Amino acid sequence: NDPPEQTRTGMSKAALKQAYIDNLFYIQGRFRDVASTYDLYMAAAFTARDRMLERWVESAQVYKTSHARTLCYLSAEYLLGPQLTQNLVNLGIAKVARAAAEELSVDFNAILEEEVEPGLGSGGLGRLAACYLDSLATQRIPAIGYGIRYEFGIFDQVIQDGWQVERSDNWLRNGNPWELPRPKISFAVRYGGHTEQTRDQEGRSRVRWVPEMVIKGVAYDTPILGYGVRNANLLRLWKSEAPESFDFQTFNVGDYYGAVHAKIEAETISKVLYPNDEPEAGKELRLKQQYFFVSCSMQDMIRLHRNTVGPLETIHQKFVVQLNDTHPALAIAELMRLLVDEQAMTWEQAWSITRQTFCYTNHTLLPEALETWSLALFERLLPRHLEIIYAINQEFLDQVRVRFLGDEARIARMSLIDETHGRRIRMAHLAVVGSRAVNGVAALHSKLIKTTIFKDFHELAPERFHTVTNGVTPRRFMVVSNPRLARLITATCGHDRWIGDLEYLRDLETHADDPVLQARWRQVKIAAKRDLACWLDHHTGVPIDPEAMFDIQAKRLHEYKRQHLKVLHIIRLYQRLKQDPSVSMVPRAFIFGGKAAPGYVMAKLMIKLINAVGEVINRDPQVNGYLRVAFMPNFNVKNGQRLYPAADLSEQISLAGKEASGTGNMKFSMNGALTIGTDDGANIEIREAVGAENFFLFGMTAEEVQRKQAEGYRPWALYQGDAELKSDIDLISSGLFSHGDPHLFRPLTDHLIHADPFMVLADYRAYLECQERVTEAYAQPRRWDRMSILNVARMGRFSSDRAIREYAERIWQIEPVVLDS
Ligand code: 26R
Repeated sequence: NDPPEQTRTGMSKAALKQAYIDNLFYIQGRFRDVASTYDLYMAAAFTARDRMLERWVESAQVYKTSHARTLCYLSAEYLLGPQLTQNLVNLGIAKVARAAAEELSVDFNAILEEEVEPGLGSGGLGRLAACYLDSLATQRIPAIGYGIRYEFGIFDQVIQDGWQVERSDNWLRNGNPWELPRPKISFAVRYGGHTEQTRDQEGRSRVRWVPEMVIKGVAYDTPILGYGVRNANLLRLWKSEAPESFDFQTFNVGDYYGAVHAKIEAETISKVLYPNDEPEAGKELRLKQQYFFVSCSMQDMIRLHRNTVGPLETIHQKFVVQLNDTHPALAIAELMRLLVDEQAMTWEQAWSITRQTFCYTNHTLLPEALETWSLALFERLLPRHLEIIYAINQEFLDQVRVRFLGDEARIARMSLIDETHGRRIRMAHLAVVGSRAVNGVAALHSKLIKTTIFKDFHELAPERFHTVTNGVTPRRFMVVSNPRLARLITATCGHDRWIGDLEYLRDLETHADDPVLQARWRQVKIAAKRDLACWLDHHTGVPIDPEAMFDIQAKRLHEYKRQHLKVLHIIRLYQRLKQDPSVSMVPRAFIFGGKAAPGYVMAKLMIKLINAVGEVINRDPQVNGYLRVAFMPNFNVKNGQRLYPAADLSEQISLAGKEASGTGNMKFSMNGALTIGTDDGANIEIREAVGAENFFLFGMTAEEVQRKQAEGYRPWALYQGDAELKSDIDLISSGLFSHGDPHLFRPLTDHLIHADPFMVLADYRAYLECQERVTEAYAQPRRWDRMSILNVARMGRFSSDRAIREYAERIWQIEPVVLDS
């Protein structure tokens, strides 16, 4: 038995049980008999958190005394997902905690269902940041994640009459047991007003910014544990508040309502997450948000440097700042402002430090996704930063002029200011000019940024361009989400080292043909399929046979991701069955998941189309023994964890050259799904890793896409020239899926026939043929199992641990810090 003082740290079953009961009483104020399931969840969460704090404090101390070089990861999004199981796994007590719960007659699975996830991100970019936090700690890299504590995260999606309906995500409603508020760690953030020229005591000219509004950011800290190590890192999210001193006295004497209004305005800044995949509509609040968290983070970084090492001139030796896309790129101008205006550093020295501090990752090539801000809006909100950006631009363009003697067209292309669309600030150019390293997120993507959006910059400084292929954490996406598979892998390999070093999955390779393993592999898969089928039946009313092939596409809804190509395939199979009911077919369940940006009309129509096609097929007894279509509502991290283990086939069918990397592709493949995919993003590297014979490749290459588009792409001719394609599209226009209304899906079908910017029609035939090969392989279970096992065995490279090691070595030059004991 543990002594009582170990109640907060003891790892034995007895200590955990005692801690659980204590927490239920002293934190929730509940006895077992009256506790709700949510109270039980909170008690479990606090029991885990107590055990995390020791490692966290210890890490902070060692990092401080060792003057360790530290990464600041700046991201507007962190899509963390549920924390409890993840933390128990990284504490190494997942099993014993379950046993403890069992002895207390607590239904652990019911507790887990209670957990609300912090949905502080919209898709791949935010989830990548969360995987990287896990791997940074696991790889022992001292790191702070900085971001925004949105009060409302990504909306909850419900499906009504086949349409997406958004519900606000009030995730903090019942409290958040994982965070520690740090009211004493707060910074002032200024907006608006004007600048003035002044002189300091030595008579040097200085700029003074007289803001119109001041708010404050308060830190909320979440500990992030590593797996198999003592290291724990810090996720610091900023919440906006009104500064006390401004409430009633200084600013708004006698203006009670004005003061209340100012308070509301301040609190609004961290109120809600904007989905990042909507073309920028000049959202003023979004610019305020970006500056808000960037300013707090840079001020905090300077404060930490002061507390530890001291001289500001060395801050770039102590810290590296990684920009997760351009959303935090303002940090470059903000660090300049802090150094020059507030710390009285010379411009030259400040620029030299800044240029050595930042690194930037690009996550998309789509032109409509590249952030720009109208100069007028920018100037109104951040007048001093505009001056700084002008100064950076002038100095930069002078260099370009000298290097490419007066090539004015090039200078216009490279300028931080775009003069062609009404004057706008190009955030990507700011990020590139202010960083010492720029990287893409997969090999193809990194090659394409050098030849398209950053071509001129690459010609100027090729040595600054890098590539780091994305990765995902096997702790969450294998151990937490697929415990049956994890157990089987461990039993087969005879060790669980693969969890901390995914290359060890190779030990599975020699067993790929072992009929005993294959049989168990099947059992694990079918059990996961049964779980998912049960969940889907309960939440959508679509009954699915677990024996069917689970063919899944789960990702944000986007035309470039081509969910409608998948729909055309389904319609083709449907027609084939209707025309010849005797045709034999491998039964398939088509499962979709994903949210559409609230303002993206076409994406929302695609959701409606999927559900409409599903409704007809699922109701048609002539085919529903072979085909089922289900749309999983509210695809988030938690629901993703239900999908990945259950997939037989993973759909990664974006138009080549458009998906920067993709990370869902990795999650599926690590869980034994085979991939049908285009030559795009990380698909290319996954195929290389697992072997071309274990991957279903189809469609045009990025080069072929470019060529076709240059020649002039005419979808109309394809539509006219392929009778099956025409009849699939015509079936949509016929009204069959819209209760006779031929107009409902017209925007979609017309767009395909007349414009088809993502070349769905060009890849249609190749996709169908490739699906035939899938069917053939699936009909041979032993062959399929072998392919599935080999996929898992060869996915080691796609661990986010590998990605983080590459960043640390090649880009950040940060060494791991080992904590003993
Ligand atoms: C407007 C639209 C096309 C758009 C899409 C995506 C706009 C903005 C985005 C957000 C970007 C930054 C993003 O999330 N990119 C995703 O990053 C992932 C992590 O690197 C990649 O895996 C994924 O391919 C990429 O789309």
